[in-house]
Amino acid sequence: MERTYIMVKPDGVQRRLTGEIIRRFENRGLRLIGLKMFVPSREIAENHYGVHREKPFFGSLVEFITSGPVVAMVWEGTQAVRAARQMIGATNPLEAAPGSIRGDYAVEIGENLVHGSDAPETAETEIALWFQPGELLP
Ligand code: IDP
Ligand code: MG
Repeated sequence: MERTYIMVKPDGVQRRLTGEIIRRFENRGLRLIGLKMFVPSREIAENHYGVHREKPFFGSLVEFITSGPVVAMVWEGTQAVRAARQMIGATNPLEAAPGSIRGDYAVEIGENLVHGSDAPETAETEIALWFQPGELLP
């Protein structure tokens, strides 16, 4: 069993796509073991996207992710990281396959609706950043 950190970004919440996104993960057979909604602090956003600190889009990325509520989730299942990335689609929605979340609902790289961890190690780091252990189902 593997866990992954999934987050509906502010654009996804604002566009009322939270339910659709959750439905897709449930249908795929993953298990929801943690969920909360809040406006992220600048501190947690900068930490989460720390790997992109030197990129030209880092400032606008942090601004965007702190601009409204996000839905932070942990999903569990067989190769959950890989399964979720497949369902989310490529970073640039114009390159994301139709049938993926980004491929079905987005066109802007800066407003691509959902985050998913890119590796099991990253997932554990992100889960520890966004959740207390007691907030997750055993
Ligand atoms: P990912 O979300 O598919 O893992 P990353 O490369 O980790 O993609 O980038 C994190 C987020 O930063 C992306 O989801 C996207 O919102 C934003 N981003 C990535 N590349 C660009 C870019 O070239 N311009 C603007 N925003 C970008
Ligand atoms: Mg990433």
